[in-house]
Amino acid sequence: MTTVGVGMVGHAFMGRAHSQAWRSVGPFFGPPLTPVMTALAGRSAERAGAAAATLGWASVETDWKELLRRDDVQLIDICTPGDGHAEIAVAALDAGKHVLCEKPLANTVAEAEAMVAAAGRARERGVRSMVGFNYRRVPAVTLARRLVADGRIGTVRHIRAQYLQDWLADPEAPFSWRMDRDRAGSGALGDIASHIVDTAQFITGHTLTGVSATLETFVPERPVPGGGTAPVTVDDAALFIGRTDRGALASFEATRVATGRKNALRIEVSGSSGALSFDLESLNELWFYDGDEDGATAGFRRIVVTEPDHPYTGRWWPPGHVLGYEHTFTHQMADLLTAIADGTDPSPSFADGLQIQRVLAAVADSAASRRWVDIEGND
Ligand code: SOE
Repeated sequence: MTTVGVGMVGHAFMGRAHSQAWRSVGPFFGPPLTPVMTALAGRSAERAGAAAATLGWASVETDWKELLRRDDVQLIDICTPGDGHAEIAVAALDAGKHVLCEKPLANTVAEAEAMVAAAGRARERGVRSMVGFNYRRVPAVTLARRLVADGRIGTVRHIRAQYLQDWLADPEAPFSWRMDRDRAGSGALGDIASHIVDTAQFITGHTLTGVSATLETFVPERPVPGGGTAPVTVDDAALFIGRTDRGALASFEATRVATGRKNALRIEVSGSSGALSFDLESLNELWFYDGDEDGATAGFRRIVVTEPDHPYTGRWWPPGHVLGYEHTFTHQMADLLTAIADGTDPSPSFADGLQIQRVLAAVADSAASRRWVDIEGND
């Protein structure tokens, strides 16, 4: 089989981002399996039909379970709010479909554990699963990991990570599922702190072992489109420090109310002989400090990560012809399709997603109890 039929569930922001990636991965990466955008599932036939036509899907289902019954669908792409992830992923894996699931993996540790169990059962049948932490696939982030692994900054001592957005700074910004604990699990914590935890662990190869945290909801009620207000049941901001299994100290700040910051995922890693710094708002750049250079001229220098031997970039444009947010999803699909074709486990796995879920739970626990919380269950 050289094609894989994809059935995508959900068609909002993430559905649009994934559709773009499914369309572009074949032409640019020529993966060993060619994706076929077979069906899109959405509850409203009218809205799903319009989305399918715009985004390039061949057919529509109004019940995601129908996707699992179709022989022309071999991979389920879950782009729903968090409260749908576990049910859809477990059913899809048990039905023998490969699964790509948006982050965070689930709304609770228990859900994530059930998903890992289903992934284990499926793996025995050659069925693969992956969680969509797309920022691992920013070329500069992948390059940062490579430099750390090659020892270019020495022993990692500090990880400084921020994810700053401001779309909820305005108290009149409307209520949505992202502000509802039942649907989203948590607020800035699950939505964007999950990204910086994954990115930090990915770059350094370290695993968080414990955290001390505080959470805040600055705007407790928001207007509902159509009238009235609704209580905000999640955090607007999450702030925490942590320690890693290999002796580093880490700090994390994730907020949706950082006025003026739009999508600033920033990571700085200080090692014993060098440092790296990255900001998603300038995602083609990686800043590198080489402590072994002559002191008179040493300093952070800017690497424009668009050379053919940089990760992923050779598949796109000549050097200096910069990439963007959407390319990270294309890279994700390329890696997933290659893993499925090779019969290997794609990364990040559901187990990786569960580990991050445990970090999120420890953060929530620490904020509630005002104590340091160790992260249980690290392998
Ligand atoms: C909203 O905060 C959001 O779209 C997240 O859900 C995404 O994961 C992140 O990439 C951008 O911001």
